[in-house]
Amino acid sequence: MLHTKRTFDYEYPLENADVCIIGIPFNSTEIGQSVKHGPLFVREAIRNLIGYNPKSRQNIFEKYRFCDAGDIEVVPGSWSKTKDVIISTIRDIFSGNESIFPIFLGGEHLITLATATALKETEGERVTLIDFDAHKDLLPDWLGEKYSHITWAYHLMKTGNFDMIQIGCRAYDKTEEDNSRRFNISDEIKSIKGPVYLSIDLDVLDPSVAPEVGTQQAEGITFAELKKELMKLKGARIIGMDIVECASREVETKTAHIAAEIIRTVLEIRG
Ligand SMILES: [Mn+2]
Repeated sequence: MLHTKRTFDYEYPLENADVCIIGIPFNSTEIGQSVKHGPLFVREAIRNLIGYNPKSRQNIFEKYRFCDAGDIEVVPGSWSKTKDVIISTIRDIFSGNESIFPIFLGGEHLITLATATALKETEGERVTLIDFDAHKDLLPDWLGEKYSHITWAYHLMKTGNFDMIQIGCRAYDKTEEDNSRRFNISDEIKSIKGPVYLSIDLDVLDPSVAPEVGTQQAEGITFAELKKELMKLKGARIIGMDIVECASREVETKTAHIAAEIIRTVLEIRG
């Protein structure tokens, strides 16, 4: 008998799973702290979650069968190659199980440009992307570079395939403010029809709550406030999510722990 432990004691093969964890340790355009090890530490924090939540009376590890697909092999320094690898991996995951709920662990926020694009392709329908973020990430380029963690939302909205809601934004410039209006981006979660993709940049939280992030930003929201916003999505058809910009360097950090609690909250409100 093997007295060993895997990442999840409850690890199922992809075809029998409900939820799939996929790490995307891409960290090429980051200007602050490195977020390369986010998947490692958020995974560890999920592993340390107690499944049962006395408040919701749910145990996410009984409610769902988890699968860990590992980390996508990103290409440091090349977004174009990394984007292709992400999209083709997600296609393969959905061809192995079309009803899987993917949870992507970043990595920098640029990964959302690929994950949301792949999910939209799988879904077919128009997708509402809800972005929790201190920043709007709506610049057309950064220092002449088109693809960056602060331009992804602009390029995603340019496709015309998404509606976007941004919550918690408090640091952006006039160009981004204008682009927000141009793309008709809302700052409020109201009843949503159709599929929803959730993107959570951990810097949406106050640095006192989640200090280990790529770029800290003062005057953020608390976990309770974030949870209140997420609760508004009860009944919505959430098709996938990502948690990005975790810059933890060791186990048991505040930010990775909060990331795991956010995942728990989303899994509890999902039908
Ligand atoms: Mn961001």
